[in-house]
Amino acid sequence: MEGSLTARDRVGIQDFVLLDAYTSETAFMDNLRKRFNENLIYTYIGTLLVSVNPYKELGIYTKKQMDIYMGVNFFELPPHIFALADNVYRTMISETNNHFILISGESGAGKTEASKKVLQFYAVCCPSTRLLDNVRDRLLLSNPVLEAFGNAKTLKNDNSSQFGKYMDIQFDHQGAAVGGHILSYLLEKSRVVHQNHGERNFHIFYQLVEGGEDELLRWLGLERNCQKYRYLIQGECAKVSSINDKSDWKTVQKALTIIEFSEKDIEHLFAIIASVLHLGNVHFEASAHGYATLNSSAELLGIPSNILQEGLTHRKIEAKAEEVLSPFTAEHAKYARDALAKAIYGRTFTWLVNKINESLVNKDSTRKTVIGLLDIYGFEVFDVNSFEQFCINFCNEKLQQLFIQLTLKSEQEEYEMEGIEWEPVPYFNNKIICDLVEEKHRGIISILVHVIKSHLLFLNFRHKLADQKTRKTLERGDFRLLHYAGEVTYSVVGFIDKNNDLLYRNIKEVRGFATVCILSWPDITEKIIDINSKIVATQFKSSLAGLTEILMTKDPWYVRCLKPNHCKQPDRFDDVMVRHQVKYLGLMEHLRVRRAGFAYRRRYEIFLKRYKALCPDTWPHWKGTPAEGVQRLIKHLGYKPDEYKMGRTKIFIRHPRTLFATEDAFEICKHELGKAPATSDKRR
Ligand code: AOV
Ligand code: MG
Repeated sequence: MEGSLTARDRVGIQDFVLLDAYTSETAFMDNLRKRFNENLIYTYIGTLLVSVNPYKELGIYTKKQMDIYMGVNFFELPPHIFALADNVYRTMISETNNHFILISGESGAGKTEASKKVLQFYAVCCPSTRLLDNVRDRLLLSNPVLEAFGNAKTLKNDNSSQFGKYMDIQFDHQGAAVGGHILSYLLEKSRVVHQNHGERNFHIFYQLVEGGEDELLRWLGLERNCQKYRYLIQGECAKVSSINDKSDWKTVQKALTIIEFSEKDIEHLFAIIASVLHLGNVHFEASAHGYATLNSSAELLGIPSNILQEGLTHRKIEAKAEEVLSPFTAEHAKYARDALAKAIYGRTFTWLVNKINESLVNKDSTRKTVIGLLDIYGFEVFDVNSFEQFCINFCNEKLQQLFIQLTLKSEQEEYEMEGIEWEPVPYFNNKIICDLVEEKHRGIISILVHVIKSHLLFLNFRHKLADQKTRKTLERGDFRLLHYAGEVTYSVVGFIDKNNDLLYRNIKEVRGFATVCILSWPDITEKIIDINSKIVATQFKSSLAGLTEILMTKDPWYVRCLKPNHCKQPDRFDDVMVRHQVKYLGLMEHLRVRRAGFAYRRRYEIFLKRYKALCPDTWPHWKGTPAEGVQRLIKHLGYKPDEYKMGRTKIFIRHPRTLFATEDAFEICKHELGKAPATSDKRR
């Protein structure tokens, strides 16, 4: 890798662990800003990767760059997402165990882009055969499909993911990608029927209207004009300069074919998308006979139109042994229409994910190892924080808890294994907050469920939630949680409605009539009658528990994405904004945990191989054991006894400064010798 490190690449410090003033947020920010100004968007905290969205093409994701990073020691090259991807991959191969990469950060920080870079790296760099090319392509192409149906333009991001995503990539013993599996979390469906100003509905609607072939549109009864559809124009920005709906339509079509959706599937899929658009145009008038027909929608869904109309406009009431139909007000009918549209869309998204998963299944039963990619919404704090923020922040709280457990646990295990005395690390254990949210009977979610079941006012329970110390006074209808990343005040107004994701019962019946297979496809969750399973918060809690379980058994790696400014602009680093995120992402906390105990550890052979040129006794060959060689080497380098410990197989270095000095000496020596001894190992 000679020559790949230029002076520019070394601007600032490429690992925060090496920062002298490691507890100073200001020093942290200075380093981050200095590097960002040189287009160095990546910096490590040990093996965690911090990334700042450059909002411009940097030309650092080419095949050539992939080649540079492939199979090279993490420490020897400038920080990069490819270095992390490569390190995870090689660790998986050498230790035959499972890993996950958790990518977090606020909206527009670059999570989805990062996860795509990782996937691309594996697609290009892992060995493959003709047969497996299929899997590789499907893994890659699942992205444009899921983005079309699950992403939308928001004020914060023109391609904002409206769902959380966890993707397993399975590798065989030779390291080839042979299969995969995707889990999606909490699709934000309300966008189907309502968009804020400056925001759009999901991309797929605009792609269909703009890009769909004439014949298809005719069959679906659609006009090529987004302005005609109420569900597409509430944000008043159907056209976005950064998005080409027409060409995206082509990409999605091609992807659907390669993922092996049948013609019938694709037909049904777009019939449903079109039916949602038609449904949005149905309007209701107050007079009993003035309901508009909704034939187009009904036809596309395969529902008899009288059934659909009745379902949207009447409620069934059971009186004595009879069922009586009671008409809705126009307002209620609108609500029912929107509820149906959301339900249909949500169902379709689930079907889509399942379908992609079917195409990624690897039937061969040989042992596989896995790298999981988690692209999850970061901590959110707005002026008014509602149910969505509550769920998202709880998710982050759980992931922080997992970080604490996994990192501290693995540290402890390693010290024990190496026969080194364990020194406890002081840290804030956020378990108490997780419990407050999810505990049975007493947790916030339990209280929510109780409230929904008994139709009580959530507000009445507020005092029960306020057992945390709070400084500022709360408005009526607010409660405040002291998250690990900071205080957030939630407004419970609207909590219940959003939380109570129940469709009117007859709407569900209507759906039951649909002949379109996507909607009648069995759904395991719907078989559970228990009301708990129908409440979004409870569902979210249990899917999070499932996720935690999946992650617990794997080795963690972290990518933390930062957004440099609010205007989606290159070369702008807004200090206040970034500082906020550094806090919410818990970066200083992470750094502290990393720095407590021993900052670096390396296997004796590797350490010796890299630095042996620094000592005449060990250069060019050391005849004794690697441990003895290292002992001789560090004596020569003048390491003080409290600076390091010798484990069974590794040297542990307490302070990064020590290693930094050694690394600097090595750089000088390398120039003198003309060639660096090649090393290849991961750094812990
Ligand atoms: P997100 O996933 O973190 O937001 P994205 O990954 O979609 O954010 O990134 C937002 C936009 O920033 C992208 O569309 C790119 O234009 C730009 N961008 C991000 N990373 C890079 C990079 N490494 N190089 C160049 N441009 C980049 V959200 O899904 O909204 O939470 O819900
Ligand atoms: Mg995203």
